[in-house]
Amino acid sequence: MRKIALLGALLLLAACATQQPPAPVQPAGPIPAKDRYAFTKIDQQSCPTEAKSFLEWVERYEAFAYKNGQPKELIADAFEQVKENPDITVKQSKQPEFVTPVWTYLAKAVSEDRVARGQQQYMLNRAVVDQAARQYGVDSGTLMGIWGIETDFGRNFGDVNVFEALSNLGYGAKRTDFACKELAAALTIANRDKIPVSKMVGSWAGAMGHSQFLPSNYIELGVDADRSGAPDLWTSMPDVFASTANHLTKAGGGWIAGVPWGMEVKLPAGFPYQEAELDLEQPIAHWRQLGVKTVGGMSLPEYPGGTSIIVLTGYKGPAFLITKNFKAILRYNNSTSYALSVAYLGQRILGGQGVQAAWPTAEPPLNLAEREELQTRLAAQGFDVGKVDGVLGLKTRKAARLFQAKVGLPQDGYANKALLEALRRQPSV
Ligand SMILES: [Ca+2]
Repeated sequence: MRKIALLGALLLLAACATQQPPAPVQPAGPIPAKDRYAFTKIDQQSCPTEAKSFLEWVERYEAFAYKNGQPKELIADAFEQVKENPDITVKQSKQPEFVTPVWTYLAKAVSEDRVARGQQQYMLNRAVVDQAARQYGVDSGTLMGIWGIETDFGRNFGDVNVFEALSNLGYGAKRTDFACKELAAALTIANRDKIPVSKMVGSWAGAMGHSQFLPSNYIELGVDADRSGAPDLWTSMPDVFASTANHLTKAGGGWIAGVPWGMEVKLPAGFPYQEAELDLEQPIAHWRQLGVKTVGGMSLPEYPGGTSIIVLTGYKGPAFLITKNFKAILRYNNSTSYALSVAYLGQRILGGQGVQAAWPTAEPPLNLAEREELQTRLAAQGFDVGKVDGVLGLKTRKAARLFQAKVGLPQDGYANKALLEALRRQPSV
């Protein structure tokens, strides 16, 4: 079956390559699945995993792409200018010494200046934004929030050619599978959508255009809303907002129409902080029963589906009630600081308020050595933190909670200096 599908796809690509303009105009809407993955889902055993030099990696990739039916001229065009860029490798592989505190991230991402410009941009693009929001059942605020955080409303797409970014991620950062898949998708876009290779610029991570889509997202979720024949996420605002809305509704668990991302809430004294976790979902009734209120002290609104409470800086910081729609934002970029910034930027642009409770700014986050020490000490106490890597993920938070329970601290799983001090005081097991 797969061979037949592949053959059909190769014929299609060959047809595209030899056909003289005018190119066939594709109907608007999603590309049929059999064509979308013609090149991106094939067996990638021949994709280079090792090479002695950057140039060798690129040459091997070119041969691989050619073998898999991409036109020779297109391949030459795409890779002609790519250069080794050690910056990309460093950015990709380095575990940061200091983690930006969520309050610093948020202050920068949702600055007064950006809110004001967002409101201006919303006025200018309102018809297009609202149209995409209506059509997909998402909210205009989130579309504006993503646009603002991703590229500062189109002011900053990044200036790295996508073929250069991905070749470097494949060779230098050794993210072979990712790079092979995304390069294939990038070539498919250039070939299928007739996007000039030189136009395909974006971030060092390979994300492109106003909405910073990876090439595979572009193929899977890009929408040709203006019916020009192909999605264009660099210059067509209808395509940009429809594609963003499509991403929110289609990727992962989807989007619940008419429901906000969530809201800031007030937790009662004695709240069981072990229940404040992204992956723990409860109906609203459960939180009401525990005494959770809106930040203004009112009863919680009726949100459908599972909801979660999150505290990003422990029991001393603000608390948020989140819906599935917050998780849809997380699928765009899996960072709670990012998702919260998108949510608040959108909310502020539409005239809503910012975060009300104070962040515990007097307690800076742990540095890399401290994060690793914390993980090592938790592991020594018999709690499973997974790999000691300085990343304070779900496993580390769960281990921290078990330790907090043992020593009688609120079980918020927040790894700060106080927790590290408490661990240092423990006799070794
Ligand atoms: Ca278009």
